Amino acid sequence: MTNALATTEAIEALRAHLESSELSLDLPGAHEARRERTELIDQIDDYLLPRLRRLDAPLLAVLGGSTGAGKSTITNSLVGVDVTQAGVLRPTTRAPVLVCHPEDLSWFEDDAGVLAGLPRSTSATAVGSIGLRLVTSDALTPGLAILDAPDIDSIEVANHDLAAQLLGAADLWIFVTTAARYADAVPWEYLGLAQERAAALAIVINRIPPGSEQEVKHHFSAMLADRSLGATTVFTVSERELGEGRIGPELDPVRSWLQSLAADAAQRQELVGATLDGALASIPDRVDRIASALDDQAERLEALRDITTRRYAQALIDIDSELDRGTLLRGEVLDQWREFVGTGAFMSKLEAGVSKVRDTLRGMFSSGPTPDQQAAGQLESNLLVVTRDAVDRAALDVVEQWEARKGGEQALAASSQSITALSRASTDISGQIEHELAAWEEYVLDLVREQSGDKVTIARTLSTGINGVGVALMVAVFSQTGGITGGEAAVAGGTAAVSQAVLTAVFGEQAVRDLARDARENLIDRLSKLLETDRQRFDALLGDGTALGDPLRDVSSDLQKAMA
Ligand SMILES: Nc1nc2c(ncn2[C@@H]2O[C@H](COP(=O)(O)OP(=O)(O)OP(=O)(O)O)[C@@H](O)[C@H]2O)c(=O)[nH]1
Ligand SMILES: [Mg+2]
Repeated sequence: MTNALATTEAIEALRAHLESSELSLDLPGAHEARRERTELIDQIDDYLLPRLRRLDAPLLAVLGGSTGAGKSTITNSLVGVDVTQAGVLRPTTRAPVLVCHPEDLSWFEDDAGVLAGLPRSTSATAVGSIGLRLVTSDALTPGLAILDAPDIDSIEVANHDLAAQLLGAADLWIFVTTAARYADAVPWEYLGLAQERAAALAIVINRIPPGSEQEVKHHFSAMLADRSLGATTVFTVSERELGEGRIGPELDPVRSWLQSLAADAAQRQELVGATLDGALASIPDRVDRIASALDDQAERLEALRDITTRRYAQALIDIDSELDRGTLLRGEVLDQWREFVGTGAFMSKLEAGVSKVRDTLRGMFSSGPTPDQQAAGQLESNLLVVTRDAVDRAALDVVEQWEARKGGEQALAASSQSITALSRASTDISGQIEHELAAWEEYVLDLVREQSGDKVTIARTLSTGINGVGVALMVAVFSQTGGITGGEAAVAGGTAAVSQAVLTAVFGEQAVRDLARDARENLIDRLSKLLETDRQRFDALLGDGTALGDPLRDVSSDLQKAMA
């Protein structure tokens, strides 16, 4: 440990990164990665940072293992007093009990000390279910504390999580198992963790039927050797009648080993350093597993985002081609417009020359309602329906496609909106469309005003003024006749031709083309923004997507550099 300060800073940076690296989607492996992340954050808080700050602090030995293996019984037996409850009901220990010499108490009470995140109590009985109870005893040698942890394998999941957290804070793991249980899978998982972290480890095989000690030890040691744990210190404890709930001389080897460890500062220091180095060295692999899970999440989120982007882009294309088909000029709009300018009759007059057109239009608009505005209104409401339908269909498709993909359903469930609400355009979409269309109409009229310039007189003479020309321009924008058939085509064609004629008479051919294109682009632009707003409802469910694996790997390699 050459540079404790740089290492501490690098660990703090890693911790901050881990904290913000959420694994929200339930993808394969996400559960394990979440657990790995929690364990690493806990170990940083509970153990690494406090240990790096105080390398000379007392050594903490944590008794971990299966329920009923005798962890609490061993703890009480080592102390010679009942400091923790042992019992026949499984699991017995829910709240951990830490026993230390009175001289060492201040270190374990310290807010910046080991396991500082757990609430403390020094009362005789546990307060609540999760706090750490501190007990002092003169039976222990100063410099070494023992902690009786909950089990790793009962039905109580909270116990396992706490046990894993406590083992993460240990300078020394004392793994307690029994002759009957040592071949179980769960204990070996934990031994695998101890191995990955190169934590100092000792094993107690408790409750061995007298006479079988050698056989059990032999078999168990072979299993350890198979897993490259052959060098582990193993104690065997024969099962005898308990005296006042405590194990007798059978526990002496464990007791004296711990006492000599506590008494030998150099050996203690070496053990503390080895576990610390092991924990630090285990970080890159652990981070890498979390980073891979983050990559999976990012990839999945990207795929979901892609579905949304593509589907809403399609919605805009759908609206655009609806404009191309001239569908918007169907029905009422045509009637209004026909009423406004007439068709056949108007056309023949148009052919007779501009002056005749003027006369006709002047005649038409000298009195009565303003059908140009009705036509514009109708156009807008048609456009509203087309747009809303396109957004409705896009939203429904996105929901259906997300539901069919891993993580998608979960992302949907995270929304404050119901699936029904998500499956259609946002409730205020009509208002938004109306607002945009009104703004667009303004824009078109401004275009006409701007273009008219010195031709403004002609415009005025031609019709009731700018408005009429504006509607003519709007009609021109929607008047591709591609998809319209039969009689409607003729009408629409005629209608469009009339629009075209009015505009051409005012502005000339090239300007009309430019104006129509400009107006159309502006409309599509507005609709595109509107779709984007609606799409945001889905994008927001995917988070900002910035928590990727590589930045996490980077801080982990910074840590390696700091340690080097
Ligand atoms: N006879 C005998 N009984 C033991 C011995 N060790 C444990 N027991 C009994 O086994 C039962 C379980 O022991 P505990 O010490 O509560 O086991 P634990 O590992 O703390 O269990 P959890 O707290 O549930 O994880 C108790 O009834 C003990 O009395 C032993 O060496 N000899
Ligand atoms: Mg117990």
